[in-house]
Amino acid sequence: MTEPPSLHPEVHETADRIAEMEVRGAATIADAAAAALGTQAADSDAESAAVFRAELRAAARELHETRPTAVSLPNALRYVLSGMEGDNVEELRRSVERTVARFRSDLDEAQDRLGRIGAGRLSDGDVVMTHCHSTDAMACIEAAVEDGTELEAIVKETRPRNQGHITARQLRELGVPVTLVVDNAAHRFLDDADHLLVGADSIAADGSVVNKIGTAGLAVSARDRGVEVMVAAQSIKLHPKTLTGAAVEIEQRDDSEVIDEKTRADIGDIEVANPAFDVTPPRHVDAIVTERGQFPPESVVVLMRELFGESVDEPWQEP
Ligand code: RI2
Repeated sequence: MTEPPSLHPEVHETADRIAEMEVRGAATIADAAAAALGTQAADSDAESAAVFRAELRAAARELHETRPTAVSLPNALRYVLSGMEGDNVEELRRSVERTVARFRSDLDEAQDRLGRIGAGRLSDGDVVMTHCHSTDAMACIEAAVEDGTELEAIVKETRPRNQGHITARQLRELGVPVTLVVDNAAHRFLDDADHLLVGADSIAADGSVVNKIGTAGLAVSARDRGVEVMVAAQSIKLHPKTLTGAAVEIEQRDDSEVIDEKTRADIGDIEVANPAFDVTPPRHVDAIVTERGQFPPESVVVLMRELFGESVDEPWQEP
């Protein structure tokens, strides 16, 4: 019997941290997964090219299985594995290290570029409502603040995991005045907002935006009130499989994020549902801001075809 590929502990640790959401946010997950593949390659003691390749595929499979919705994760793994080339271990190792370094620096650069484009939509005195915590959305606010644009923010706490607290803290570090509100207050506070600014975990070929649960209803309310809906999403959030009709899988997380055991027992026999994401149809979105410019949601498919073609291969599967 052949031995299972030997994986670096950092691969297991990174996979656990992504699954537990200690590492979270679509771009950050992609970056961490690429870094883990880099470590696997750097420290591998594989004695043949075939074993090295099998290790990288196994590492990518473990990382891939952590969370299903953010397409940045499979996009990152595909990018790194498709850059793996060479006839011996040293050539393969160097190619993976090079590809990982390029991927990570492109990711940073894309976010900076996207931020500057998004900042162009924000004007002095604007009030921005946020949902969850998105590094792409934050990049737009950060670039605007750097330009001297005065903004205020209404930050939704974003149950069940309260990622709004991260957004609130980072906005205060930028000097942006913050009003923190419970999720149920969003409709009321949209009266005071000029923009709804959110990130994305995946964007489908028809321009639908998959993002933190609550985004869809919020976007409907925002459009109803004439508040602009802006989605900040690097092109790594484009979901190539949706070009061929696949649906984006919505992650269902543990009941314990919604209710603790004692309260649940006090209530009695109930079902608990905890979908982490929802789908906002393109008609409720004004613009998707990427590092390649801003797009009306219906035309994002053009960028998707340019970047991915029809390629939806999964190089982490065994050949
Ligand atoms: P960036 C997050 O998901 C949020 O839904 C956020 O909008 C999205 O990832 C994108 O984040 P989670 O990991 O890539 O908190 O813009 O479940 O940082």
